[in-house]
Amino acid sequence: MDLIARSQLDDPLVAAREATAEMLNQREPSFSLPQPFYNDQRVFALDMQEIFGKEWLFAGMTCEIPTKGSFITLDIGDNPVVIVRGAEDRIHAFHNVCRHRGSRLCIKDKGKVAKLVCGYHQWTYELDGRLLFAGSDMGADFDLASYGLKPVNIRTAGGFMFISLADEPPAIDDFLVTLEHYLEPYRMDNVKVAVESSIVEDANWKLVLENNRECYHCNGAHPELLNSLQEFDDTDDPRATPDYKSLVARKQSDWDGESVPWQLKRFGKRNRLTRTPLLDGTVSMTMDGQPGCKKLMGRLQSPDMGSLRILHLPNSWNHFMGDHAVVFRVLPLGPQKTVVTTKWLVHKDAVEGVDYDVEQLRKVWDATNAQDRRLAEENQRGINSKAYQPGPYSETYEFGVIDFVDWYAGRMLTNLGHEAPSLQ
Ligand code: 3BY
Ligand code: FES
Ligand code: FE
Repeated sequence: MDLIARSQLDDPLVAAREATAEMLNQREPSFSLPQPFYNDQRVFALDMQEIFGKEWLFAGMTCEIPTKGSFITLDIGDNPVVIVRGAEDRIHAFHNVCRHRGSRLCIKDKGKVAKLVCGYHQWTYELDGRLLFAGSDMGADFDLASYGLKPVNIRTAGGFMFISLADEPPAIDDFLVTLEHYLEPYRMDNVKVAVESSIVEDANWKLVLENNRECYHCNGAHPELLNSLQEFDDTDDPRATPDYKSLVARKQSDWDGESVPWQLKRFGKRNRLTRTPLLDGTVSMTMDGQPGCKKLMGRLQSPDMGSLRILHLPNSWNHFMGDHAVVFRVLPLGPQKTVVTTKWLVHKDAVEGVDYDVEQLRKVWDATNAQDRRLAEENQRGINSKAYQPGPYSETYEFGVIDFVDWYAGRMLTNLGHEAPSLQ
């Protein structure tokens, strides 16, 4: 909303901003958040303005828009966005909003076009966002140059595309340089999406993230995933056993032999990269722990790469194995509604039915996603009760959740214009 319109209407969230900052300043550290953070419409509106409207968000993979004119669309709350590959392989992101009367421009989830044409009155934009054609009746002094699409910040690295709706997005270069380096062995120009799924969960987006940030629930919930996944989240997990540590050391020397990075790297609490071994004897997150795709990714010579785990707050976690990768994107739809999109990536020359079977490839994470969805939904239902009060996170099992909530609280306070404790 522009400034004049906003001041005429008054910001309906003024009181909510103050109350939210107050709740964050008063919250008990290492405890779950007060109830409104999980179910209140106003706090949700602030999440969309201050977190999803300002931070860098994982949007998709560059392989999803492989050639000139290919595009994907996504919605960040009320803000439709289109990402398109233009001339000279340049990737552009725009608000997916026509400059004539504001219609959504690209309607499909993905596709390929020569120009971006609005379906309402056919205003036509170049792939770089310039308005090329606006019918014949706009008047002689109509200035096409004043009506280009509004750009959205976009950065790419290691095949990942990140967008930010902020006027001045936070710094992200140091993470992107490392991401590029860690993904080099995977040759991300040579991958494709084998299959994808989107599931809508009746839970606040923070419950989806909190659930992902710990494996405290894994033993009780994820039999398929535990065929291959170790319960330790990091190589420096406080619970790591001597056996696990010696497996880690053995695998790290194998990975060194392949010149594949594995070191744990953190960029504040927003990003973490680390390569961790899978259960000894398994190489992939499949039902039997064996490769789901016969053709390995990139330049890799061995399927035994463990999992390169890449965390990007607020909305993505990822597993890159030797034979395939699984990338996850979380987008809030409402205070208690969230869409989780999962994409399984393989070498682009891998042939379906020959090198991989889609049903086998997706089985473990389909099962895991369905289990996590139930956990998040039940968590939401309990939190909605008048009996809910914030509960303590375990420092040893739930340090990842503590980090996520600290990051969220810190960014929210900063973006609301408050002094934030140095937790981000
Ligand atoms: O593997 C993951 O992505 C997360 C971390 C632990 C539990 N969860 C399934
Ligand atoms: Fe797009 Fe009219 S709203 S051409
Ligand atoms: Fe889980």
